[in-house]
Amino acid sequence: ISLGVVHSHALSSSSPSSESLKKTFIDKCEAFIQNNKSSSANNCQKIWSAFQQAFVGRDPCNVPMEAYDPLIHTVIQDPVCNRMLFWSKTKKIVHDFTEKRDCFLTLEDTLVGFIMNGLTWCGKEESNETFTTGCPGWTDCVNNTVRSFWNRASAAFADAACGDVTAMLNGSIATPFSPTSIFATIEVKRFKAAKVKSLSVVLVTKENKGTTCDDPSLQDLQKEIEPKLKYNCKAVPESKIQDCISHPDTACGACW
Ligand code: N1C
Repeated sequence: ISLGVVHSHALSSSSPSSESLKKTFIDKCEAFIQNNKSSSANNCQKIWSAFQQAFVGRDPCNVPMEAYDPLIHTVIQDPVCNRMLFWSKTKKIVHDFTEKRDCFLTLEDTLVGFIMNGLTWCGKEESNETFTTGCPGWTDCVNNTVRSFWNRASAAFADAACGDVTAMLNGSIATPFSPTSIFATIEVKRFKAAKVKSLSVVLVTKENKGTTCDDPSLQDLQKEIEPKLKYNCKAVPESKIQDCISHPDTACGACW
């Protein structure tokens, strides 16, 4: 069966700050399309234009997520039901996992997520330039160029969710369902019972220590989703996921 999307993590994801953002963007865009034939209807130059208009000439602390609407509307992306993987505070293990197998797809396996993953960018008032250094950090201001992009791209990814969705959360931290995360503030709110059948939480723990599925923050998560949407949670030791990463032939269903 064709998934329609091929993992492209192996491709270059370097972000030389001296090189122009445009070149990095177009190169990654074209590399993704090469590896994912289902996205061949996309035009990287057009996507770049839609992208840069979101922030060029603007105060980098005053870019609302809506600024990226034209970008999101320009990209042609097939939804992939039952295989969408959301995450919060588990970026490394999630991508080590998805890199090895095709059963789950994260936002970084879609065209815009792949292009922007690991990059920093911003504009400046009264300037036509794009910058890759000296940009505000994630928490320096709410509406910063980069954060608003991830908010908007995450919203689109969650809007496309269908069937059974999975979320990998971090059981080694005090609040696995962090109320300030993109997962909590954007994604969960957009799961619609008309399209999404169930939400399965995989709580990644350090050897049965730390938080359990009874954690109050996970109770909050359960309360937040629409009642018609089925919810389940399973605590899975990190070592079990690591085993699955080192043995890519293990069936995905056997990983947790
Ligand atoms: O705030 P988070 O986690 O809950 O965001 C994760 C959530 C995922 O489900 C993704 O769909 O939101 C999406 N997402 C990304 O795909 C992504 N790629 C890289 C959100 N943030 C993303 N980043 C970077 O990770 C981003 O630049 C910021 O620094 C972190 C946020 O991750 P988090 O707090 O662990």
